[in-house]
Amino acid sequence: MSDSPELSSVLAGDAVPGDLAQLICCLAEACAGIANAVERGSLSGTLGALEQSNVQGETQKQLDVISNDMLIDALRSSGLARGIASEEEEHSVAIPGGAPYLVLFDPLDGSSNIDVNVTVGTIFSILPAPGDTPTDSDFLQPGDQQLAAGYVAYGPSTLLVLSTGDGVRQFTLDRAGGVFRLSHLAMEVPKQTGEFAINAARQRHWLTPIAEYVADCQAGENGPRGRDFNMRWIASMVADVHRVMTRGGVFLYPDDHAMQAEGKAGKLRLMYEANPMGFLAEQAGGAASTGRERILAIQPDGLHQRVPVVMGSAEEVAEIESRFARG
Ligand code: P6P
Repeated sequence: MSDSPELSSVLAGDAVPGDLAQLICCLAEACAGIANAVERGSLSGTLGALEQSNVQGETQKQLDVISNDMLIDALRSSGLARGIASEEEEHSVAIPGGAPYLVLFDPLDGSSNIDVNVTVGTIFSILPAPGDTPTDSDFLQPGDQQLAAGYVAYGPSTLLVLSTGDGVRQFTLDRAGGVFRLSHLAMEVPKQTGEFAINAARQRHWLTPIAEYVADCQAGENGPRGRDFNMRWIASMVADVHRVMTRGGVFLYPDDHAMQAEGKAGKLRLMYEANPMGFLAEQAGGAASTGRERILAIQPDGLHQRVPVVMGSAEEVAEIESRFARG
């Protein structure tokens, strides 16, 4: 409703430390600006790709760079963070004198979907800043150290899904007032599901545990799972994970033989995709794993480190982990 409490008052009610609450509100305000930029799309001539790639070797969309700059500028001018790391920046950026927080983000995840008008999003993670002038190594903290994490989904509604360590709340952008208002007090991922999300185009590369898991789901009620399953793949992590957060399911981007041959541990990045999404999944009663280990327990060894991702309904994640354990 249009009189639902605003983000700032909910954070105050949750006794979130003042500067952390202000930092979250600063990020939310920047994302409201990104929502406008994404929504205006072709009207502002910002669709399409640039003639350049990011540190990941991925072609950058204009809105990737615009979103990245909006977040960095907002955080720099706020003084509410001491360091920033972004998918779009090779190294972290120190902000001497800022509040003792490190902010990591994927400014516009799924941006390859923008030109076809599919939901994309911003993913962010907040860690404690250990020193005065953080360097890349200060960011390499396990996901369990996160003080807060969230995403903003730029879809039919612009939604902020956030946890500060005491459950998951959803807020909806009230465009009239330019504020996020509480729209779901406590999101919970159902323990069981009948829906899995994976890029089936990679089936020929799948490792045996994944191949057998998917085949068993596809076998339906007459198969070993004893029930029918549905499959979804939007190819925008924020959109796919938001569906899982809302109605359950399991999201998979596992490693496979082709990735292993290239020396890649997975496609998705640990620090600003898997960790924040894994934090939210666990805070909502779900689970987040590589298939072999809990994502939030991983000791990172690189800012842009990639990991396999299996996250969502706890029983389904456990089912997949049991298959990896059997080998
Ligand atoms: P594929 C977007 O590029 C992204 O990083 C995630 O948002 C998404 O889940 C995944 O890659 C999609 O990958 O191989 O299906 O294009």
